[in-house]
Amino acid sequence: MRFNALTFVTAGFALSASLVVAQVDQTLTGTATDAMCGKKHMMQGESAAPCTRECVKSGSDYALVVGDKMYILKGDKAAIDKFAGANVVVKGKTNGSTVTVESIKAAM
Ligand SMILES: [Cu+2]
Repeated sequence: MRFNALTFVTAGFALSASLVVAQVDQTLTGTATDAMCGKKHMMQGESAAPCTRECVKSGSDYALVVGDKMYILKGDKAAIDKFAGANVVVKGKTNGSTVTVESIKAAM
């Protein structure tokens, strides 16, 4: 049992270390959308911007689509909202597929 406990503690340390390392500063360019729709907006007759806002209002998160990848955007929702449906450059801390937004601006 002593061996098992040690293995568990070691695994725990390795896990927390990798979580710290996974938190990286990144600049991402993509399309601001919501987690529910992703690339394709589902609401009939709605363009990307109002659809994103409606989805977020009904409980979805803001998201950023970069190629085939989708990141969940956390942070200042009011700032992200200004760019709903638009191409943006997001600076923030990435942890897996979640980005804590530090700044967001229109992509050139
Ligand atoms: Cu939507």
